[in-house]
Amino acid sequence: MNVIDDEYYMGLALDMAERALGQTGVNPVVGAVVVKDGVLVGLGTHLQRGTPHAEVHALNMAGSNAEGSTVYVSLEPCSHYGLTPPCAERLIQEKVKRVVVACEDPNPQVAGRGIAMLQNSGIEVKAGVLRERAIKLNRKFIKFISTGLPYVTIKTASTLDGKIASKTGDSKWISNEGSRELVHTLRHRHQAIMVGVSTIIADDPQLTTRLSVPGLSPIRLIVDSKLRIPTTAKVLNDNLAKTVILTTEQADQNKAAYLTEHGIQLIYCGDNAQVDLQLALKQLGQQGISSVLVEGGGHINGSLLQGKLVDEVVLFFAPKLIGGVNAPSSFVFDGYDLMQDAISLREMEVEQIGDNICIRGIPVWS
Ligand code: AOF
Ligand code: ZN
Repeated sequence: MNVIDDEYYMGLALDMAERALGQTGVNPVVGAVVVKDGVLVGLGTHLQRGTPHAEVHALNMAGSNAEGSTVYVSLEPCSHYGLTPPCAERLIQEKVKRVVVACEDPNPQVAGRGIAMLQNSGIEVKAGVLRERAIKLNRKFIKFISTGLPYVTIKTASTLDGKIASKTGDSKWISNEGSRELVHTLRHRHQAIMVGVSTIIADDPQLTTRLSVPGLSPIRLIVDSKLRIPTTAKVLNDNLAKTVILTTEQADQNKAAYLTEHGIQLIYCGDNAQVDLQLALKQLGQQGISSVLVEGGGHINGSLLQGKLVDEVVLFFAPKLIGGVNAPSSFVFDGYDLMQDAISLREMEVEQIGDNICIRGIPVWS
């Protein structure tokens, strides 16, 4: 049984926000709860960019009960005119008594001003209730709004000896169905999915979100420095989601023209033999992509790691050992001489899914 206190109501605001993960684009997920004299009178969630913020939905539901109420919001109420008016102003107009906030809004246009506006109007503000959970929930938004770069999650599915295919290239299936459902949930929650052209050549995947209920498919990003992608590839022809190719100035111009004519966007990322992944992420950020799920292969995963461009790894392991000196591995890069230089992960989470194991962690970039 839960004790009824500030955390109890904030937990509800966070639960609602969590369910909207994946559908707010570059915006954060936010939940709001209005409580008057011990009664829940308003609930709201920010659903999509350009639609009302969480507080507005919750206050609309509360109606005249908003006056004298306590409002729980999982993110500091905004103080600026964006696509919608400032929530702090609305809370003041409604004469709420107290506002409880989980975490401050790192958006430079807000950054403490929302809380200050409320306090200056005599509203009691308590900040930091379930702060850690709120920060974790909006880690993609926080990275994007403070750096302009998308949040990068690498997902791998490998044998226990770290192989993503056998020496002959066979990879169907390594992980179990439960793991694959989680992967599709990850796809729903990212704005874009990234693979190398070798994956397209080897597997011709759809890279869409397929769950037991409808999900959101991410934009498909193909890293293809020489434009080797077959014109028959599903991602170029199925119209199931947008496809963007990340390439270089060295790519064949005739192929580039063909792809452009067929509605495929090309983004040029340097004139080296390989796509400059740092430049790629910068340009994706500029185009409003705030999160990228990387599904390999090993060379892209390795290059991203070496470039310190990774924010999170989600590693699925199946209880198999396949061996093969040249069988593809999840992370291919030069590596480090000493164990003390190895990339370590913090905030490790381990989950068992049937006979598979999912390990999540945040790489430490010192
Ligand atoms: C809130 N409550 O529910 C959300 C907030 O373009 P707009 O008008 O949607 O504003 C987006 C910014 O507002 C976003 O970057 C973040 O700082 C804040 N989001 N704030 O008070 C909400 N979604
Ligand atoms: Zn707002």
